[in-house]
Order: sequence, then structure tokens, then C-alpha cells
Amino acid sequence: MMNLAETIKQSCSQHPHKRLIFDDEVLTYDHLWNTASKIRHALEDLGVKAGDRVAIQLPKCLEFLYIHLANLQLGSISVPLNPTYTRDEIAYFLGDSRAKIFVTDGHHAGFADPESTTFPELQKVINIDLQDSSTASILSFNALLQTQALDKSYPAQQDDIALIIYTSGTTGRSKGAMLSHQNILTNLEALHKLWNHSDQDILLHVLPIFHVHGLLVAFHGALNAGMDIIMRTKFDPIDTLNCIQKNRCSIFMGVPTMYHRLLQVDNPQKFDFSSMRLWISGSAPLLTSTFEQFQQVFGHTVLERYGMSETGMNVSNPLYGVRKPGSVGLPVPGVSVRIVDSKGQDVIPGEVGEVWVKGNNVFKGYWEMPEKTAESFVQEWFKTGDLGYHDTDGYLFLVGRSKDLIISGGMNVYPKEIEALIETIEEIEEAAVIGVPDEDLGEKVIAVVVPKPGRQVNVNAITTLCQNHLAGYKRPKAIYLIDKLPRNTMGKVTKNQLRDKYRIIAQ
Ligand code: MLC
Repeated sequence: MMNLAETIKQSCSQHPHKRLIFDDEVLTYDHLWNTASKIRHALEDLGVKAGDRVAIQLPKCLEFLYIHLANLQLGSISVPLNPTYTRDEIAYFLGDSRAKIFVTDGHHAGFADPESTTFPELQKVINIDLQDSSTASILSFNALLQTQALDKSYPAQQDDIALIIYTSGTTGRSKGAMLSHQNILTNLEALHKLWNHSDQDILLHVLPIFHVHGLLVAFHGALNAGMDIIMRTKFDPIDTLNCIQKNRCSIFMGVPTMYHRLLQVDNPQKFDFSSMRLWISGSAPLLTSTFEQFQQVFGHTVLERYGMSETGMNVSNPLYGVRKPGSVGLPVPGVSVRIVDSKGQDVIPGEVGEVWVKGNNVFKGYWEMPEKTAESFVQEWFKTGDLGYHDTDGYLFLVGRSKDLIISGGMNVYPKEIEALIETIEEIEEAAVIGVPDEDLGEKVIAVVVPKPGRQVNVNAITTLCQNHLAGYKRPKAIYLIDKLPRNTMGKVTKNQLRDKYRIIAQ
């Protein structure tokens, strides 16, 4: 089996003239790969070696893709980070991953100073905005491009880590899910066959690229198949339909919020989307109503699938055959799925249990967190924390989560992190952060806050605190003050009760 760099290189060699059209910039696969090769050598010149972490906090841009492909070539590890993360969030990720290089833009270069002692292993900040580096340890991206591509060998072994994707922790801090070349390749090949990808396809790419969905399933998937890729920095429903019409796209991948917004477009039939063969949805549950409305309005049946940062894609509705509304489908070839009860015993069809998965797609564990890794597995079975049942045809239906997690617009939000932040305010006794149903985002984050007895709490102070410390998607969309939180006899906050109450109030 080849490693990921060799596989993508092969596709670039077979399809040198295939195009990546990034907003208005057109480049070929050949150019993409060769530019990445230059960056790879520049990284090597900076002392980056296989296994070193290269953290990338950039808005969606070509430079992100070059750096990531350069890492694959060199065997160094990409650590993609959400461009809206704040200084505090970045400090954690740089520290935890022990990144050697931090690639960022003008807005965030000041988040990390390699000359300070905060990040002992950080050697360079690469700033893609600055022509001239302002300190000795900040390099401009253009300086990297001066390097000549030399070595054509790609040293990574199958088992080596290609990517660390941070998933926020249900308790405590975020965990870095380590995905090996083999994990990613196995999934890439399975999806290639399952969805019948070909070099005749044209992908419309509107997703963020710091996640499994946009980076691995969409970008790697398209590149590996030799598709033309139409990449847009941001999702916009009208732009999406325009792009499909203009470029004769055949595949779209999105989160349910995007499908919901496409359905808000006035008279979408005025656009020509006859070239489309596959509309894929994932990262959050697709409402049956959205699935059905999309069928009525667009005349296409969305293909819903289910995956995670730790595993890539586990389950998918079929390309040919029945796509059941409300179901995420059947196991992806090579992935085994079990539904188990609290004793780890398989349940019968129709009975709800926790979803466990096994396969070469399943990650290597959490970066430098052996205990968390051990807790997440039973032998080779990864405990997803999602609850679901199988029907008698083997289709998986997800019904909830055993973990305290909110999915807002396809982004995972962990209440604990926000509660802990809000509780740092002196006047606050405690906070409960919950997700309530939202038409657009699926779920939206709200905070219910209890002031200390006799103390006044200023809601604006909570809002400002969240703005300063949390990426936008995590910030509560509404904050409510109450006297006390509901609890069960064990003293645990009963979030279900809160959700029932605020699902109406927060509309
Ligand atoms: C943006 N905002 C959000 C948000 N995204 N709020 C809650 N939830 C979200 N998901 C806020 C911003 O902070 C900002 O707030 C305001 O909305 C406008 O920002 P924007 O950038 O213009 O937002 P928009 O373009 O509307 O983004 C919505 C979105 C985006 C749905 C297009 O969130 C998105 O691309 N989501 C996809 C996430 C994804 O790729 N997930 C894959 C995970 S991988 P303010 O206050 O500043 O105005 C995975 C595995 C798998 O889960 O199976 O795929």
C-alpha cells in the first residue's frame, strides 16, 4: 500500500491538467503538487522532520493546502486549527501539540512568539501575509517559495500520523485525534468506490478545510479521484447554485445547515443543476423534513452519511438503492459497526444502544493522552458516544448522544468548556450550557446562569468574556439568568429539563 503522499502524487501525475479553481484563481494539479514540493523543502530547510507537528491556523486559502500537502510529502504532521480560534484557544493547541511551526496570517501571528518561553518547541511562525518578516523567527510565506523542489521520496510509513485533528473534550481540554496515513487512505479508497468517484466528476467545495469533512472527505477525495475542484472560501446558497450551473458540477458536500439555506433560496429551479449526480450531507443530523423538502424542490435525494474526526466515515446511505430519511445508512465497506447496551452486549434491531465502530479507518488514539485513548476503546472497538439503533435492513438511525455535546451548524461544541469559562466570573455561582433546536443551525448554544446569592450579574460581561476567549461558533446565542438549576436526587444538573424549558423560550 502506498502512503497518502504517494497516492495523491500518483493522481496529480495522472491528471496534471485537472484544475483547482479557488474563487477566481485557476491552477492545475501539477502546479498544486509542485508548489507543495517547494514548501516541503523549505520546511526541511527549517529543520522540520517526519513526525514534527506543523500547526496551521489560516482562513480557507491555497497556502493552507500547499502546507498540508507539503506535510504529507515530508511526513510531518498537519495540525489544522479553526481560523476563528482566539489567542487562548491557540495557546492550548500550540502547547498541547508541541508544534514546531505555526503557520498563520497577519491577524494571528502575534498569538505565538517563538522567542518567548511559552512554547519551548516552537521554532518558527510562518506568516502568509507579510512580505518581510518582522522578527527573526517570523518568516513570510513567499520566502518559502524560493526553495527548489529536490527530493521526490515520501518517507511516511502506513502507521505514521498524517494529521492531528482536535476534538473538544467532554471533560477537560481538547484531545488531538491522531489519524495515520493508513486510516485516511483506507477511508479514501472505500468512499471512492462507494460513491463511484471518477475524474469526470466536478466537486463544488464550500466547506471549511480544517476538519475531516472538508479536508479529507471532500478535498482528498476529489484530488485522489482526479476531479476538477471548484473551491469557494465561504458557503453562500446563491453562489453555490451559480457555481453548479456555471461549472457543471456533479458533486456537492455540505452540512445540514447548508441544505436548509439552499431551501430558502427563492425559486431555485431558475438555476440549472442538471449536471449534479450527488448531494452529500454529514457532520450533523439531517432533519427528515429537510431531506423531503429537498427531494420536492430540487428533485434530488440527499445522501446522508455519518462520520467522526476520530474515524473518518463509518456509515453511508447507498449510491444505488434506498436512501432512508432519518437514517445515516449502512456500514462503509471495511468498517464494522455494533450497537451495544451498557454491558457491551449487542442489542437487537430496533433497540437503542451506543454505536461502536472498528476498522482500519479508526484513529490511533488521542495525542499524548493514553488514558483518554484507553477509555474510548473496548479492545479494537471505538466507543463513539453516539446512540442509535439498526432497523431490520441494517440501516443505522442515530437518536442522540451519551456524551454532553452540542452540534451547531456542523461544529461540535462542548458545554463544559463554556461553563468553566462563564464560572470564572466572580459573581456567578454556576452555569449550564445546553443546545436547543434551531431551524438553521440544527442546535444552537444557550447558557443558563445562576448568580451567587445577593450578587448582580451583568449579561454583557458574560457576552464580552465569551467574545474574548471563544471562537464565534461556541458563543452562546442567548444567556438566561435564573435562581437555581434543576437537579436530580444525585445532585446532577438535569439538562434534559433545561432543554425542555428553553427550547420554547429560546425560539
Ligand atoms: C458561524 N457561526 C456559527 C457557526 N458558524 N454559530 C454557530 N454555529 C456555527 N456552526 C457564527 C459566527 O461566529 C458569526 O457570529 C456568524 O455566525 C456569522 O459567521 P459566518 O462565518 O458568516 O457564518 P456562516 O458562513 O453562516 O457559517 C455557517 C456554516 C459554517 C454552517 C456555513 O458554520 C460551516 O461551514 N459549518 C460546517 C462545519 C464543518 O465543516 N463541520 C465538519 C466537522 S467534521 P457573529 O456573532 O460574529 O455574527 C465532522 C465529521 C463528519 O463532523 O462526519 O463530517
